[in-house]
Amino acid sequence: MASDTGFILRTLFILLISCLVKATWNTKDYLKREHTITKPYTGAGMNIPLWDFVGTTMVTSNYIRLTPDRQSSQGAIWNTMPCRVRNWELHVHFKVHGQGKNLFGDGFAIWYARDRNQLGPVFGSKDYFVGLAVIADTYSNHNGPHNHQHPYISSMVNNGSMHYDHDLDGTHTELAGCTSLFRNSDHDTYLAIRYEGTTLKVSMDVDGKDGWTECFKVDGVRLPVGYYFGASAATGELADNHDIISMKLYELDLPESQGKEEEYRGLPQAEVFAAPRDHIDDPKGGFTSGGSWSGWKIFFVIVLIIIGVIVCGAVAFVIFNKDDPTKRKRFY
Ligand SMILES: [Ca+2]
Repeated sequence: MASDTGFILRTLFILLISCLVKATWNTKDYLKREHTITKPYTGAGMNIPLWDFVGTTMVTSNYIRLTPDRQSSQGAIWNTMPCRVRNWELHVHFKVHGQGKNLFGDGFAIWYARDRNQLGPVFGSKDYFVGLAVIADTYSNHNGPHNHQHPYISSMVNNGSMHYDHDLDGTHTELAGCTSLFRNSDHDTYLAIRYEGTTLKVSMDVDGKDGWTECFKVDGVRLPVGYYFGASAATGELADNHDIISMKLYELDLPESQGKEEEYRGLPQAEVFAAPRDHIDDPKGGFTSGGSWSGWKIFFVIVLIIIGVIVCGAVAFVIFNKDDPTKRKRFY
């Protein structure tokens, strides 16, 4: 009798748990171990199979520290296996913490990019990247229009031609973003990136409520397969510990009709950019396209000023010479 009650209670408990899990995400979504890094980080010595560590990255038994709470650090981890999954969701368990009360930085980025293991100025990774970056920026460099409350989560899709501008906190190149108070949190903090069809969705779980809050969702994002997942972080004048506890990649279980379109093979593309992008002078139809435009603009303005000065000088010279004889007449 007692064992029967125990059996019923156990069954009810299992049913309850499975319902709860189902409510969180589709259990058929398949964890791709080759693109996942989770505790225990086993491997021979400092090596973890299928993952590379660059820069200041340190592995402990409980976390992977991309940067310590020290100035001028850059660190990253990169998956060595290109991702062939077409529709996916990446869950990142992270922790950003440090001594700084008001001054801390700079932040970290999660990557799905063509090139890996290259340290650089975009939160510890290379600029003019090719791929997708989801950036968790903890320091506000920009106080002009369109600034955001920090920490700020945003995303950038780049075909290799765009520069990430720290002075503007990437405002002019972001697809979308949201404020998320994840730093020095007492709770576990998570970030989810979902890429389904051409829709990119980023969600956060930072307040210990055990559920995702949508940060943003954008359509018209095209990313090819075969790129690499990674995470990088950087400190500059300001510092923080940037820790990754786990990264788990799930292949989405979609109905037969979905996700079977022809594989995209071009460079990364995004159709929609955040509103502030419309407010800047767009290089479209300018002297030249790309990041060097402002340099060219300055050059042409200087040339125009020089021509203007020469013309004014010539006109003044002619007038002066014309006036001269009349003046002389008057004096004599
Ligand atoms: Ca910043």
